[in-house]
Amino acid sequence: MEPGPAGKRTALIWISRDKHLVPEMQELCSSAGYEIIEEIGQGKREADPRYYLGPGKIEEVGELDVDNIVTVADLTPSQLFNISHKTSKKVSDRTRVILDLFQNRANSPEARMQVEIADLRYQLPVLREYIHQGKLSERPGFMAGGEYKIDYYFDMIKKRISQLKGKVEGERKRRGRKRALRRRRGAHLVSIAGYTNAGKSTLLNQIIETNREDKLTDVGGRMFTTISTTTRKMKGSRGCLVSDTVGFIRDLPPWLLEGFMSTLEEIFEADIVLLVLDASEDQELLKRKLKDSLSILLKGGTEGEIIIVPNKIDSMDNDIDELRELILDSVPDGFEGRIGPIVPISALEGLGIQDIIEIVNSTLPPLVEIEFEIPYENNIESLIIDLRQHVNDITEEFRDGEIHIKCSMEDRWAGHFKKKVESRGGEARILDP
Ligand SMILES: Nc1nc2c(ncn2[C@@H]2O[C@H](COP(=O)(O)OP(=O)(O)OP(=O)(O)O)[C@@H](O)[C@H]2O)c(=O)[nH]1
Ligand SMILES: [Mg+2]
Repeated sequence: MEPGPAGKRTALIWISRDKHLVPEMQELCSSAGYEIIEEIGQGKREADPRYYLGPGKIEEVGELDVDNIVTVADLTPSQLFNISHKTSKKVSDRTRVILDLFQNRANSPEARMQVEIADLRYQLPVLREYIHQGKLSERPGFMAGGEYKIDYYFDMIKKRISQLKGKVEGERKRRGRKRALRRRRGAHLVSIAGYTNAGKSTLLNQIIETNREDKLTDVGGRMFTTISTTTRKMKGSRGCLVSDTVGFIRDLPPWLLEGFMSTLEEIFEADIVLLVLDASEDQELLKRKLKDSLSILLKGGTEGEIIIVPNKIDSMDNDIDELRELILDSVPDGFEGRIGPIVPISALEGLGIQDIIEIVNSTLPPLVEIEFEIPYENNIESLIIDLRQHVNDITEEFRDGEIHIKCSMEDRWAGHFKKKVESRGGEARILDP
């Protein structure tokens, strides 16, 4: 169950300038546990600097029987203060709702720290405004203790932010080291990227090796079901590790994005990126999300090959050829060379999953056959153990004080182990393909 806000009854408000944000905000609200029971739009091009809606309209909203007022756009701290002061209700803007959502979903220590940083950074200017306004209206008892206490409080928040940032940075480095280690051990890193709710976790669950004790990654028809990275072994594919990542969303405030960019490193540094799209969505939305996703990938310095994976083909209106054309038309100039094949799938129904596995396999370096004869002597075990981690098939035999190994491995590893074995007085022969 979602914790959500204390009281759930919500009025969603907007002005005509922001009307296009309404459908997404409805989804965000329902994912974060707000129950919209009233929707009020006002025909205005410009937001009122004090109340977002006009003062008369906001008074009407204040009389509604709701616990929360949610605006589809972001507010300034003074708008937040003024609306809640005038209506005596809890006021949340778009970023607040996204933060509530992240708070509900943060299930790893790193995600919890990142959410706390984002939350504190959101609260600082708002608190400053409340204190400023509180002093102006000289409410007795408000922040009793005066300047000193306020400064102390702000200092505490800032210290907490920098302490958390240090810890998150440590965690980021730890993840980087882990990635580097996996790579040194010969793993190929595959990342699943895309907008929230596109079906990334459903795809992950379809392409990983599972045994009965494994817990599959949570899937949900809500936004931001996954907000931390999970890495697992891919099935039917030698040495591939696949990671699920936090979903993209448009117009995330830069300071919020900054925190979550570090969890996106998994994508930027992957050998292969599976960019998942929701093909059941409206065409215009699909195109825009594709362009935005590619620009995030570019900004992050993605090095790997990008494979576009339109998902949910079981419930789309287009046929597959139209879909391909639509996607190819939307790829911005300069990106064509970076895009691998387009692989339409239905992660829910298991359609096209084998295609993904085959395409990932086809991007892997080819294998060569190699034979080793290694004299058995002290400390040879660690070399053998290392070697076994880099092979595809292997047969081993112990004969005349030597270990005879026949195996297939990638070219680069064949060269590496040939040298190692020869330096230990052994022999290595790469067989003709
Ligand atoms: N019809 C249909 N629904 C799908 C398909 N794949 C996923 N879904 C549904 O789409 C919703 C979102 O799926 P998730 O796998 O949680 O999406 P996600 O990209 O991981 O979302 P976040 O973790 O929130 O970023 C769920 O209700 C899934 O059941 C599909 O191929 N077809
Ligand atoms: Mg997910």
